Amino acid sequence: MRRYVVLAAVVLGVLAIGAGAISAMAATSVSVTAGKPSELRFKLSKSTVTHGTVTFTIKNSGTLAHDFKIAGKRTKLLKRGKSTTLTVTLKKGTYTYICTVPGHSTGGMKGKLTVR
Ligand SMILES: [Cu+2]
Repeated sequence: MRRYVVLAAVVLGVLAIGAGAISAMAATSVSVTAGKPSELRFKLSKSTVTHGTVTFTIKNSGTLAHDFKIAGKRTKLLKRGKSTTLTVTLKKGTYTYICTVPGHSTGGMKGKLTVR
């Protein structure tokens, strides 16, 4: 009986290591809210991510149209209430993200994402 308990513990340990490896390989997801809490602001679910593939899900919760640009890639213009995704491959460093609608980034619609 004791032997089975030890065996079960070993099996569970192997499964846990496997699950950890899979989650480490999975792409990073970041939720981006545009236009809220104020119109010319972004709110990101994470300010630091691991280098590699990062998928941003952008939702425009503001009134005006907004987009999201990071690392030279940009979403289409999102009308209020619309969402889209943007997948980029990021190396270690600091990236500035902006809304490219004229006047928005200078009005505060920008921020920095740390990639490590
Ligand atoms: Cu904007």
